[in-house]
Amino acid sequence: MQSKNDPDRGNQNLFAALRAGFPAALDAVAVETDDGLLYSWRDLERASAMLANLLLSLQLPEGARIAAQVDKSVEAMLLYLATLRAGLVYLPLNAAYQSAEIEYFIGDAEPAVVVCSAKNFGWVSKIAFKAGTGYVFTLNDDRTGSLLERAAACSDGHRVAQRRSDDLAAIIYTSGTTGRSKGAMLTHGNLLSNARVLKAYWGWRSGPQGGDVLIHALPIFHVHGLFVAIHGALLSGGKMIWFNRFEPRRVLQRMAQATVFMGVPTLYVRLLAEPALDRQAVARMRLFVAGSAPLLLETFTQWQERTGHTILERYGMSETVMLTSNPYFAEHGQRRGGTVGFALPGVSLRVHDEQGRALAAGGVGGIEVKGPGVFKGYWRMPEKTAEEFTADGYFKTGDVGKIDDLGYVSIVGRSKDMFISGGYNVYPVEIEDQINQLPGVAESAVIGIAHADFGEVGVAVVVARPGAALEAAGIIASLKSKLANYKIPKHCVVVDDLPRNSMGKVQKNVLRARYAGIKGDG
Ligand code: MLC
Ligand code: AMP
Repeated sequence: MQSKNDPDRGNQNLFAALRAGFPAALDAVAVETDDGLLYSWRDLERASAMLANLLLSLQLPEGARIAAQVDKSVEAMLLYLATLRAGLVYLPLNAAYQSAEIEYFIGDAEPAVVVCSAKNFGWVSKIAFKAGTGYVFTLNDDRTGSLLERAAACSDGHRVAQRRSDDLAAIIYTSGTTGRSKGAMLTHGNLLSNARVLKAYWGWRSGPQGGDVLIHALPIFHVHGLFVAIHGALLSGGKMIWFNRFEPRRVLQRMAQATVFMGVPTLYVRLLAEPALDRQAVARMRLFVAGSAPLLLETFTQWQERTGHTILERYGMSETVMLTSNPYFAEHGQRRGGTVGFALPGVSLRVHDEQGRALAAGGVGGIEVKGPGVFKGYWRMPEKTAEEFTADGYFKTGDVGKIDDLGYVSIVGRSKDMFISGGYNVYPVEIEDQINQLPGVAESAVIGIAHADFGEVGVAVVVARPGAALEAAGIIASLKSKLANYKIPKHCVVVDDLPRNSMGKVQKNVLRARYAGIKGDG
């Protein structure tokens, strides 16, 4: 709660609201890393102030973007918080992106500052300076790098920049089925409203005794780890047990000290493979949240049987933050496997057919949404933004689903050619474009097939030019330097031709059926 004398009173900067959630006891532990480092709430306050002062000392223009392509660390989270409090715009980039991908994002977003790992400084700084970036700093996951060296000389007092809820806080890039990746522009208001709704809906608990303790084991360059998890903990003054990498055995051991866990389905599958997972191991936990990809009913049921806990599945996207959730409180209803729950308070969610007609309960169609979390538009793409909204202001998610009589939403497919591997979206067109540029390739089709660990993985089906000899392993190897690791197909097959329908369109459903059980390289 902001008091009358609070300097942040009336300030709609997301950081001001997060900080208002910090407990009064600022010396209490806010973040404990799995390898034993402790950060107090005061440390978060002071370190984010120092980093904000460093950014301000650069005298950047209003709305300047701060891009970060770094390995996960608490300091990377502090850079995010510093960017918010300085009133600048945060642009997180997956640490697995390769140079062509980074070149595109930096060229498109034109960040004033780029922060990268020291090991990547050579190539990242070359791309950034060429694109007009003024400053490139380094930040490593062991608290070294020029960013922290420079911030160490800055004051630890900083007044949070005044922002309106409609001002930009972050840009999250999402790929698409055609052409270029798009930067989804999220405002302070988008992020704060969603964080507040989730705090209430999931019953986040505050206080030195009985306050929540979150195990944070997700990457922090996407919505799930960066916003849903971090905002939830900070807003309720809850401690985080921090993992730079997901390690199932260690995560499970830490559940003895935690109350909340969030993961993509792959994390649950890997935890289920741990023999030590039982009711006793999770006795202190109160909430398991899953999202970013479909949670198989099998995983949902096995988790219930092994732990006695019912996973709460929710649904969202970069453009909208969280949209639906299964209930936490019993009075709101039951958590139903195979569904993503109800539209969250404030979210209006409907299912329409291809002609734009509303469907009755149970009807399957495109999911469209409206609400305070829905983004401001795609960065510098007004036409693309307009295309994705209906005339009455609903955002077209590209997901296909249905709503039952009680209001439970189920996702049954996607209208976009996309699959989700280990919680990351993969757009086949991006991979096909790369394969098609390889010597000797006539054409290709990439499909997603079911996979026990990652949910779905890619299969590349490639046709050689007449007389050219192609090898599957060589194709995969060439892609590795061009695309982030999760986009690399796990299988590649060279075929004589692709199945097509009477219109000449490649029949990906035929390919999916053909390669459903593929093992090895062909
Ligand atoms: C790694 N690999 C993947 C992969 N991650 N392949 C496919 N899909 C993935 N997601 C590759 C590696 O490059 C390696 O290839 C091989 O698989 C084995 O790697 P690993 O050691 O098992 O991978 P690991 O480092 O453990 O990573 C797996 C993971 C990670 C599941 C922990 O992918 C992850 O953290 N996923 C979470 C994604 C996430 O946060 N999504 C939220 C998006 S927000 P090789 O060839 O080198 O051996 C969003 C909105 C919403 O969607 O609603 O939340
Ligand atoms: P992203 O663009 O990375 O934010 O991913 C958003 C997409 O992830 C959505 O459009 C959905 O297709 C998918 N998604 C998120 N949560 C779920 C879920 N619980 N079940 C199925 N798909 C999901």
